[in-house]
Order: sequence, then C-alpha cells, then structure tokens
Amino acid sequence: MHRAGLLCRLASPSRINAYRSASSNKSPLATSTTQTRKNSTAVKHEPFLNGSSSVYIEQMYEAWLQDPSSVHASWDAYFRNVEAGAGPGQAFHAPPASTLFGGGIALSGFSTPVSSAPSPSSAVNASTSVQSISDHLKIQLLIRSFQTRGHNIAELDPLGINSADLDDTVPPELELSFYGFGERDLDREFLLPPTTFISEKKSLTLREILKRLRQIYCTSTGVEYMHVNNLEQQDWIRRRFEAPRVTELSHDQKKVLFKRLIRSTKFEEFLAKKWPSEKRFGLEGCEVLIPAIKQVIDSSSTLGVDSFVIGMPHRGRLNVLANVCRQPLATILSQFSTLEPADEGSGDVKYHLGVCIERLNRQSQRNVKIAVVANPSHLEAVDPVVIGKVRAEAFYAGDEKCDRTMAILLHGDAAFAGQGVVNETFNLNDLTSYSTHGTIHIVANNQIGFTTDPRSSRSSPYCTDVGRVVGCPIFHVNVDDPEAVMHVCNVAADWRKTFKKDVIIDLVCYRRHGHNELDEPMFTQPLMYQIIKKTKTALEKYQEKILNEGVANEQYVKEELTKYGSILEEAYENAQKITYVRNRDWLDSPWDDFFKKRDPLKLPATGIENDNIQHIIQKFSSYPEGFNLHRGLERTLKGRQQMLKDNSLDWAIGEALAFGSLLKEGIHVRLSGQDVERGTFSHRHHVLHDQKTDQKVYNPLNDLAEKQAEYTVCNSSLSEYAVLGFELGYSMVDPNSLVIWEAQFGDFSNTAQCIIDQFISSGQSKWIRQSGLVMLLPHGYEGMGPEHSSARPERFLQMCNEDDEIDLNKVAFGGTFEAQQLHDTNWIVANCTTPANIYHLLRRQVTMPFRKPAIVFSPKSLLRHPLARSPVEHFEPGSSFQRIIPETGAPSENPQNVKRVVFCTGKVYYDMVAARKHVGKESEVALVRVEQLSPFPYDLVQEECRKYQGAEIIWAQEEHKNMGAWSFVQPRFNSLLSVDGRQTKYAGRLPSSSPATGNKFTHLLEQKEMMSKVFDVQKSKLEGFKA
Ligand SMILES: Cc1ncc(C[n+]2csc(CCOP(=O)(O)OP(=O)(O)O)c2C)c(N)n1
Ligand SMILES: [Mg+2]
Repeated sequence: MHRAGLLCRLASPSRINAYRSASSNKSPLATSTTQTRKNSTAVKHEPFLNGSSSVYIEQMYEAWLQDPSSVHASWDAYFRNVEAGAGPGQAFHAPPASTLFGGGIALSGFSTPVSSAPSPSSAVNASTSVQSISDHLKIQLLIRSFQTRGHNIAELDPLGINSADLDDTVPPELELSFYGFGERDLDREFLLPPTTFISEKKSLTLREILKRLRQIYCTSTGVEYMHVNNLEQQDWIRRRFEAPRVTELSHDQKKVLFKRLIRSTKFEEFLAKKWPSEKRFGLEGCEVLIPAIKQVIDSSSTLGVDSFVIGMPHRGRLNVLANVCRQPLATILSQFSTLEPADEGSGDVKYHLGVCIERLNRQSQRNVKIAVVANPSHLEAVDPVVIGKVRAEAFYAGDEKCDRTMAILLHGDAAFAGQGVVNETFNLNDLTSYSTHGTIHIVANNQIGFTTDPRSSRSSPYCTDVGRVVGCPIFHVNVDDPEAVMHVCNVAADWRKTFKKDVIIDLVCYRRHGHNELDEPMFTQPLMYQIIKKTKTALEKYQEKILNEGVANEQYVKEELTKYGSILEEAYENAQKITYVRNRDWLDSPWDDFFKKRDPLKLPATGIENDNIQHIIQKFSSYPEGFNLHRGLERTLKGRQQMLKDNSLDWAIGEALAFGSLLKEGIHVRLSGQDVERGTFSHRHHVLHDQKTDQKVYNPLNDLAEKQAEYTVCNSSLSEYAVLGFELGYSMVDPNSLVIWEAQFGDFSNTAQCIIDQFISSGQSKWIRQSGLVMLLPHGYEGMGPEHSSARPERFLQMCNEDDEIDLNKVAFGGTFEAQQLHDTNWIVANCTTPANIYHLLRRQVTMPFRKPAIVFSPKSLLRHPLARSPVEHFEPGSSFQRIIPETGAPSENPQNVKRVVFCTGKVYYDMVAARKHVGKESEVALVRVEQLSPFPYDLVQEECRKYQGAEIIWAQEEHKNMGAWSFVQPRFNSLLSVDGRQTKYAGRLPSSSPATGNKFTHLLEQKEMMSKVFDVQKSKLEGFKA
C-alpha cells in the first residue's frame, strides 16, 4: 500500500500543476508572452506528460527558447511543432507500438502525424526521436525514483539483518528492467535533468548515473525528503547529498571524530568495569550519538546558535552529560555512590537529571550554553517542555526567529513511533506563538524497544514517519559509517538555519546489551544478539579505517586512548573524595539571582492604586477609532465601563486587572490554551477582531503603556499534553513572568496527566526546579453532564505534599505561618469565588519570593453571576488574597444563634446562598468559603470554627462524596477540631463512578437533595428552588 501510494503521487499531474501555479511565478509556462502561454498549454496537455516528467520538459522548453541547439534534435523538432501550432498529442511523430514504462503504460495518441505543421526537422526519423524522448523520460524517472525510494534499499543496519523500513523487497522502480533498460544500455549517454546534481556535466552514461545514484541514495545514508512540498527545499537537499565529494571529511575532522568516538565508547566501558551491577542505560551500539550531537552543536554554533536545550531519554544520558555538556566527571561518577544529599529535594535517579553548563565551543570559538532538561521515565514527555523552554529563552533574548536558540530532541525508536505527544509536539512548530523555528531530532534507533521488535511496535515503515506529517526531511544513517553521520549532522544544522524547520536524523544502530545492563537480551532476541556478539564496535571499525587511510598511525591511536583513560581514572579518584551529592549541581534552569534578592518568608502586598485600576479598566473597555467592533462586543465593553461606575467588577475585569497591573510592572504574561483569546465561555475577549478587515485585531492589554511588558494570549492547538508541557517549559525560564495554561473544561486536563504528575506536582522535589505555572481548570456542576463538570479536584488534592494532621502544640499560627506553608508546599490548589480573589491569587504568583505552581478551579456560570462581583476597594492597597472568605452576613453578627456553620469551596457557595434564602435560614446558617484548599488554611478554619462555638460543622460540596475536596478536608478539619471535642459532617452527593449525571432532571434533583442535607430541611421545603 505504501509503495502504491508513492507511485500514484509520482503520476499525479494535478498536484504538481496546482503546486506550481500556487508557488512559482517564475515558470516561463506561466508568465511569458501570450504565444508562449498558448504553446506551453499545448506542451502541458501532451498525453505523455505526467507530474514527474513535466518539470523536466518545462525546463528543457525554457532552454530551447533561449537556444534551440541546447536540446536534443528530437526535442527541437517537437518544440518547433508546438510553436507551429500543433495541438495536444500532435506534436510528436511516433511509431504505433512504442511504450514508455518497460511495457507497462502504452503511449497512446502519439501516432497521428501532423502533416500541416511546417517542420524544418521533418528529416528526423520520427521513431528515433520518440525513442530518445521516451528513454530520457525514463532516465528522469529513474533518477527521481532513487531520490524518492532509494532510502528503502539503503544499507542502514549495522548488523546487516534488518531493513530499517521493515521491508526487504526492492521497489521495482529502482531496477533497470522496470524501464526496459538492460546491459546494452549501460554505456549510452543521457542528458541529465535539472532536478539532479549528481554531475557537473550535462550528461552521463547510464552506468555512471546508476553508480552515483546507488552510492548517494543506497549505501549508508537513506535520504528521505521527496515528501517535502517545496522544490527549493528539495533542490537544497539534493545539492547537499548528490554533489560529488560533498560528504568527504578532512584529516583533521576525521581525527576529531575519532577522539569523540573514543570518549563515547570508553566512558561506557569504564562505567561497566567499575560498576558492573548498576543500571546506566548505556549507549553501546550507538556510540556515534555523542559525536553526532557534538557535530550538530559545532555546526549550529558556527551558524550563530548560542543556546541549546536538549531533551533526551535514558539511553546514553550519562554519556551526554559527560561528553557533550562536560558536567564534571567526578560529579557524575559520584552519583554511583550511596551518598547523602546535601540540600533540599528528594532527588531522582542519575539517568533523569538535568544540567545547565556554559562553555567555549572549540570548533566555533563561541560561548555556548547547553541545558539538558531533567525528565521522568515517561518517554517523550519532555519534548514539549524543551520546546517551551526554547521559546521562552528566545522570547526574553529578543531572538524572534530562534537564530540563537534551539532545541535538540533525542528519541528512542520505539518511543518516537509510539508516543502521541511526539506528534502533538511536531504540530506546534509552525504555530506563531509556539514555534521554535525548527528542532533537530536525533533518533537512537537501536531497532528494539525494551524486548519488543519494531514489527510489533509500529505500523509505519520507519520509526520516524511521524516527521513526514510536517514535511521535515529525514536522514537515515548507518552508525557504522560515522563520517556519513557527521555529514547528515552538518546538513541538519544548515537546514535548520536556512529553512527554520524540523529535521530528523535517524541513527540506525543496535543495542549491545539488554534494555539495561542487567537484562538478558538472548531470552527474546537470540539471533540478533548472536550477531551483536560478533560485531566490532564502531570505534574499532573506525580506528581500522583511519589507520588504513593513513589519517593516523598506531602511536596516535594509542596516545589518544591512554589520554582519555587517565582522565577517567583521575575523575574516579576524585569522585571517591566526594562525601555528599548536591541536587543543585543538576539544575537545568538555575535562577540564582532571583533567590538572592528575596526574603523567603515575606509575602509582599498585591493591591494596586485606584488610578491604576481606573486606567486598566478604561483601556480594557475601549478600542481604537476606526476599528469595526462587533455590536455585541461594543455592549460588552460598555458594560465594563458601567461596572466600574457601579463599583461592581466582574470576573473578566478581575483577570484583566491582574494581567494589566503585572504587565505595567514589567512582568511578561502569557495565557495559552484552547480558545483562550475569547475565553471558552466568551467572557474574556482579549483579542478584538475587526469585523471588516481580515486578521486585523486589537489587544487592549498590550496597549496599556509604552514601557509595559508583552502580553501573549494565544489560542493553542487542540492538545493538552504538549501545550501544558510547553507552558511548563516556558515558565521555567524567567521567574518574573506569569505563565498560565487554561483547559477548555477542567476535565480535559487529564490527557496531560503525565505533565501534571511527573513534572508539575513533583518537579521541585525531584529536580529542585521551581515553576509558577498556573493551570486554570473550569469546574462546577451546572448540569452539563459527566464530562464538563469536574476538573477532578480530588486528584490534585491527593498529590499535595502537606500533612493531613496538624499538631497544634508544635505549630504557631500568625507570623510567617502562611508564608511557610506556601514555601513548603509542592503546589497551590485554589477555587476562588470572587473576581478580586482570583486577581490577588494571580498577582501573588509573581510577588511571592519563590515560585509554586497553582492549580485553580475556575468558574463557568460565575463569570456572569450577579453576586460574583467585587468592589474596587477589594483590589486596592490593603486588600489581599483571602484564603478563606468568612460569613459576613447576619450569622456573623450573632454567632451564638448559628446552628450550623457550613464550609464549602467554589461556585456551590452561591447556590447555597440562594437555597439558604429559600429555606429561610439566613440567620442560623453561616457559610464560609475555603478559597485556598492547599496549603490548608488551618489557622483561619480554626478561627471560623471557634467563632461559632455551638454550631454543627458541615462540609458541603456538589461533587460526589468520593470526589471533590471532602477526603482532603475531612482529616484536616478533624485534627483541628478534636482538641475542641468537635468534628465535621459531610453534606453532598453520594459516591459515584461518574463525575456527574447527564440528565438535567436528575441534576436538579441531586442539587435539592444536597441542599436539604446542608440546611437540614425536608426536600419539600426546596420546592421551586433552582440553582
Ligand atoms: C511512556 C512510557 N511507557 C513505557 C515506558 C517503559 N519503557 C522504558 S524504556 C522502554 C523501551 C524504549 O524503547 P526505545 O524508545 O526504542 O528506546 P531504547 O531503550 O531502545 O533506547 C519502555 C517501554 C516508559 N519509560 N515510558
Ligand atoms: Mg530502541
């Protein structure tokens, strides 16, 4: 099926013509005089012209126009006939039985002679000329077939047993017989089409053409690029692989390569010798990975890149840290000892750790920064994080096109083909607010995934096929030809620099040992491992090669081997002297300056001055003159002005005041997610669209002040995993920023669960890396069914690191209690009910002296709820984030009359306010909102409980009992209350497997049942109640 697809594409003129008319004005057939246009149409309509031959003939036609003698006599005759007005199919004089494709497709319509056309070349034997044209077309097709399919038969497997594309057959179009050619034709000379660069000469014998094509496309490099839909880019690649001698290295380059192979190979050997029973996920079988990464860095650095962010899995990671980043060897080796950690954090296994190192690149003589981003076991999860980090680095450096900043992503073959996040990440590359202008991907394709054969782990021919979706070239290369590897690395770096697009280097290799060094591979891959046992290392092979070529002598080889051996031994000795491990040595995104300036237990104020509030709202509710705003939005903006007059600000204004004030303070704000520009629930409208001019937009929050920071608000692709990962990576670069990811509905965040579990909740603990990322997760039971009600607060709460018991004898409330809690938490979980509180919470993210992720359950109906409003004073100096919003009505004035104090969180509060009124219990039930669930506001909860001494204490929630905050708050309440001999009771829905009913009637019924429990009234009392 795969092959048939390719053939169809080769033979599709409509695609080629459509492409050409859309992309090229230069074609003489499209732009010359009327006469030429007419003739070109005739040429185009010739029945023998298919998509692949038309380019060739068009170029010949162009040459003929300049100089008729520049083409073969038969073409001269043909073009003259066309010029003389011969119609489609009539310009050729052909024998009736001629065939084009080796007996496959018959040339029809060629047999009618054009008697009326004056032809000075009528003497030319018609049969000979058609045969010649036909043969040239075959040659052109042959060349194109090698360009398209040559990689399928390239010798890519260093073991010589597998085919990297999982197919051992030879595509027929790569065989001479397919074209009807045989031995007799080998020494015939053919003109070369302009779509090849295999020779500087205009023609070659078939023998030479074939030899060169096989050498270029079918030996140790398989170049897969004909899916790139751009002729300029195709030609660019052709030149870099087809031109004679392009892949040759100088003696010096060969020596550098040899030394790098020594380091890579001997590093693994050394670890294996010293720690034979330790897992290290060694690189044996793909040692060339180290020289490959270094070559990419050398070339890219020479081309102007000075910051590299690397994402990679376990395989060869220690080697990369040692030999690419040059993390001190002793520091790496000390990870093999059982040493006590000297600083904070729970740490991680050695093959997951990150680093960030600045050093001089010897080849380019430029300073480079290389960061390897810490990652979990979860393969490929780090990809979007790396891309986000690159994007942020480039943003802060003003490097708009990522000329100086780039990502290198390393992959295993099985993971690259199997993990969906790879595709999600690829899909970010051309999106304006997410692009990093090209990533270089390197696959350590050892043709196995743990114990699984590629035939069981992918349905596509190559493990790299995902890259075809975005049209990136793919260079497959046999690792036993390290010089070919160096060449593709250079081309990849140059490609990225020139076209700012992704490129994949597929290092086809093997895995010398089991999945890790303790695994027995013969259990599952006996034949493969019998061959591996007999296979020499790439270093041994390359050593032989350079000795044979006279590039180096035995003494040089020995000296180099000894030199690196001593370096390793010395490092080993030094490692023995190290008595502790420092997690800080493994930080991928250090913020030293940020922490130096701050008191870790001081929480600065978050209120802003009234005139600032007025200014931001005024901007947020207006638009430039001449801008054609939608009528409905005009009303919305007017409504915002009215709210200011009424001193009753809504959610959208709360958000805008947080963002706007930070922007004016020079803090970059980025809000990303699906449809965030407008807001899923149409409350935000941060990007206004002119109703008459396409693409004309106005973003008021980017028009606040001349010196403000940039506000990026961007609708994302329909991805959670990659986009959340991206924003996390973005947030890691500069602590003085507010980075927010918003889910369309909170429940969709679980498709990004790995980023949440492995990075956001545990990142600081594992890698001492902080992030102030905010996740906005719309949440609330509004009868929208099981999938749009719950953002699953229970899951986030369950992952909080806080103790669910408090020892009141040991803890003192007041003072720095609140700051200390925030300092110690792994993340903040909040559910705000007022615009002012979300505003303070967002501002606090940036004013805090440290960074913590914030999980915020955000509202849907509250965005427009008349009670969910805040007065201006609640944003002004003196106001601050309220961890708890106490009861302020009648019950708080007469607490002794209160029979029940009901704690809750989120939007259900407003439902309860309505129900309380409905059942007439406004003075005897106090309603308290817990706005910050974690860290749990023990101090304030205690205060509220003690205020209502005689009251029953209730936790009310709209989520089912096995969901929501109940299981989180219950032990906390009880550990507080036990000293006073009290405890809390649950009021809400019963346990359930589904988060919410899909039936509106049942929903309303459940709401009433809940209220009857909360207020301790008969259900009948709630007749007519609707929340
Ligand atoms: C998402 C995920 N699923 C499963 C695993 C378990 N696992 C660890 S390594 C591995 C095989 C990886 O194969 P490949 O990507 O080819 O890399 P290699 O180990 O061959 O270098 C698997 C399945 C994992 N780490 N991550
Ligand atoms: Mg593998």
